[in-house]
Amino acid sequence: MAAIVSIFIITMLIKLLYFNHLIGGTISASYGLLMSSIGALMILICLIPIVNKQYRMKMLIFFDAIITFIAVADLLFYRYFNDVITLPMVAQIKMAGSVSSSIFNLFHISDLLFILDFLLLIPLLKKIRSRQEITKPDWIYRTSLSLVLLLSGIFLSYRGIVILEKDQPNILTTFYDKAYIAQNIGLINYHGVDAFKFFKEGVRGKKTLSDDEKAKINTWFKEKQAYMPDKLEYFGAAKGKNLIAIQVEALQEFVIGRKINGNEITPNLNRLINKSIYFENYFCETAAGGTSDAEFLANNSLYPLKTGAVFMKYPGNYYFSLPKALKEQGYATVAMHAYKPGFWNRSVMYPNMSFDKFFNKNDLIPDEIIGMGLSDKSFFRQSLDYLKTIKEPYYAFMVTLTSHYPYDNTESYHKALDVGDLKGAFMGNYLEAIHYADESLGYLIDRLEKEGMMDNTVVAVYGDHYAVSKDKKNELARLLNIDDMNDYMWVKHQKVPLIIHLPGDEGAGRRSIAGGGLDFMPTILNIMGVDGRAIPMMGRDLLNSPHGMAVMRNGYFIDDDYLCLTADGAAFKLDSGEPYPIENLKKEIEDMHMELDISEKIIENDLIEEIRNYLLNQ
Ligand code: GP9
Ligand code: MN
Repeated sequence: MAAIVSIFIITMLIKLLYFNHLIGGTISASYGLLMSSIGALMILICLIPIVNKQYRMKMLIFFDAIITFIAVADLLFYRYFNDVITLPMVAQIKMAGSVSSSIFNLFHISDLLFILDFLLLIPLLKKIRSRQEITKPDWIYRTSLSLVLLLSGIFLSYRGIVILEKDQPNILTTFYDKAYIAQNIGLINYHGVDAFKFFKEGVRGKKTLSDDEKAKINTWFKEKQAYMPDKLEYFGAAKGKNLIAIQVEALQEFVIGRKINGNEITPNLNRLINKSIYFENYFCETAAGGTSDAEFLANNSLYPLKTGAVFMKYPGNYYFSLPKALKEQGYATVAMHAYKPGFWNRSVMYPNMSFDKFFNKNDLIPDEIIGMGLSDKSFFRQSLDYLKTIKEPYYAFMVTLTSHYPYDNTESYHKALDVGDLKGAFMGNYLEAIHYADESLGYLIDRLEKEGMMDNTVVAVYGDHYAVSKDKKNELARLLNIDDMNDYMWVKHQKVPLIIHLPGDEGAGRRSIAGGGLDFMPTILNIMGVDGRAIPMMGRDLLNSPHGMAVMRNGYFIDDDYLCLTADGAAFKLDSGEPYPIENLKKEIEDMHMELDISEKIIENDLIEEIRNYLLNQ
């Protein structure tokens, strides 16, 4: 029996490692992968020694068939999306459709290797079995073998997982790079972790929401429209123009207009702000989905989820996104980002959000690598070259990469920013990184201007999320000369800039209305002259709304006058920081909770299409 078990483990291991190779992993790169894969196989077959002899072979063949089926399905999916499957994707089966329609193109003749073992292994195992008929191991031996398999299996799998978590903290909680997880803990453990998360986090396709609750949500959207004035400022100011939206990695507001050691940190953005509409009280509203949450907020005007990332958990929902709205106006839509396409599930989510094309790492020449990948400057150069070849008008959504945490590639930037004493410190490194991002943006804007594209294009720039984590709050306090970085001060500084440049510098000036990522889409749609009244957006058009409010996923919020740390029972006047009785904000707190709840229900129950139909019929 030990021989049968060993042969099975070795054969399956070869199969799993071959799969790993095909999805871009390397065996040598990960000692965790080997341990984890062997461990998973041991767990899988731990019952073999104790089941009745006549079932053993059948069980092994069954396991082999399952592993083969999953490996081939994942492989085809990988070839289509550059990523591996998750259960939320299976539950929202729509995506499988796109893969199955091109299944013949995705299948390579060499994939038949996956079934080779059925031809070789089965006769071999049968032979060994018949030879073993004579010896009948007793139940103590069988139970011990079973236990050894189970316990060593758990130990090895766990070791592999621990190695991965050490190497990439949080990767298993957010699942931001699924292919990387599979490459490092093996296919079986990857699906095991995915299944565990799926059931634990309760993503089980559509939930049933009562008609009453649905009606409440519909009414909320209908009433929201009533707040908007009849005559909309800037409506259609850039109708028919191209739109380039640039989401800048870790660009926080406190660097704007600031000098360090006498040098401007963001000279190019400062110059752009002087001729643009600038929202100076625009807050970061992202949650566990990081960059992907910022992309989701801006392009869908819905809140991020309470737990996990929408991009990972609900990639198959129907979304009436910004690219979809513009596509209906005849726009070409392209999302551009220089990292691996499968990261944050973008290769699945972007097409579902109506981006015609995802211009990614595989389309770009890696001629200058800084940190995580292609430098922003090269990314902008190649992206712009590409944009000049596509049909106008277009919506290009660009997501930058170079200024990503931990900001320590200071040797690679072109023109170093002299940060004085901060050289080498976390904050100094961040300022250098953001100065580089600014320089790259300067290059893009110069080219747009020189090549006459600025008159025909709306350029919107915003930061994706915070750059400084709370454990570094003292470094931020020092930079900003804040004596006491208390919670009010901390939250007040969680701003990202939003700059919208219109052709002819129309509307240039600062706007102080409070807002956040959620407000991007309605504000832009108004400028592009798209009637958004029947689009289920939760944000506000910041150029027309009488008041603003930014809500963080934990329930903290900032409106035009107050900052409320809801869960801590504290509120402050926004300008002075003077404490303010939280009871006076009862209505705002209720509204805020309701908004978060509505957004969560919409996403969990895939309600956008239904609400849209309701709004269209009003
Ligand atoms: C990589 C990138 C990083 O593609 O967008 O995401 P983040 O770690 O900032 O969430
Ligand atoms: Mn980011």
